[in-house]
Amino acid sequence: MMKKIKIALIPGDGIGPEVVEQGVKVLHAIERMDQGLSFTFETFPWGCEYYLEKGIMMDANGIDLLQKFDAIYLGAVGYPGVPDHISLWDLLLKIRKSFDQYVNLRPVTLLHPSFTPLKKRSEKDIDMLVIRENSEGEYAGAGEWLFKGKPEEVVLQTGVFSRKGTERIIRFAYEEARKSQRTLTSISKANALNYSMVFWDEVFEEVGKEYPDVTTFSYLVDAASLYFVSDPGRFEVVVTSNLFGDILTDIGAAITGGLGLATGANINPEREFPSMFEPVHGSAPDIAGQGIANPLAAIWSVSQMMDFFDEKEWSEKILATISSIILETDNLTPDLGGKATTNEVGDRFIEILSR
Ligand code: GGG
Repeated sequence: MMKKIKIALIPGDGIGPEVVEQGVKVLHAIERMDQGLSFTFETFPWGCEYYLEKGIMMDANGIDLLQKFDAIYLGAVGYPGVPDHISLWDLLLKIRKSFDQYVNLRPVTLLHPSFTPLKKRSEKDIDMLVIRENSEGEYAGAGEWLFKGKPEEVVLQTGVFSRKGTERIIRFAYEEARKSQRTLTSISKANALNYSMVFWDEVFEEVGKEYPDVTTFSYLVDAASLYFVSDPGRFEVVVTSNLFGDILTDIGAAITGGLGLATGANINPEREFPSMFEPVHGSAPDIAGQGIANPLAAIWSVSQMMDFFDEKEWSEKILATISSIILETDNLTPDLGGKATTNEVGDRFIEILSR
């Protein structure tokens, strides 16, 4: 039977449309090669340009429109001229929250030893899955701005850690560690954040009682940041809060080839709502429009999408093709030391995938 997957495309800002175009090319190629899979696409022009024209990042009924899709494929958001907190909150975070995409899966995987600035690292040394809490925590949007502009001005930004939200992400991480037979590391900061992170650590321990087969470690986020750089091999599955996950996975990108190779999936595991797939990188206004953005992170997001829809073979094939492209070295964009254009990488990718 034909599996039909309806995909909403939000190319967004800057290099977003350039890299999403390559990801869509890959999806079309898969459709041509697989008689059992079909994709339909609808593009939404939302983002900063839309905001500058209409005063909104997405249509008022945008969430209702997206609800009808199986998946959302997003490029990048943010552009000079629109405050970052507006572009992020009114589009990307709005979608994550509205669709309860509470799991952010960010693999930190070294595909080729030459891509790490760390000394003496092989691919096996850096291969972890960071599971970032994606719906609350420091990104709950709770706070207050008091006495604005006055000498007594005070600004509060409250981290929100509900039992439900904390338990479910930690449970998801334990399940992932059990399934993949890997260790699980929780990263928090209980010595300084004496409410939220003490709670986080307690929940990690409590839920862990149901998983005696999973070997666990706990780190403070400052120590973990150091070990991400000095000894990343000690991490396998990692679970952490929204803000820490955001920051740690940028370190993860730095040790594995940069943001051009960093992908993220925003998952609603219960599948009540669409999940969203996106490269981790932003809109990169400095190179937008030059046709030199690295599309491999966006293509890796397609691999995550295939994995989510239980198309493991395609998911693995896409990853293997990314590795092949990297090994060839003559089809890489400038961020990886090459001279190829975004389009050339996409075309070469499809040639290899189709072999
Ligand atoms: N590719 C998505 C994008 O543009 N992300 C920019 C960003 O600032 N993301 C923050 C986050 O993932 O929480």
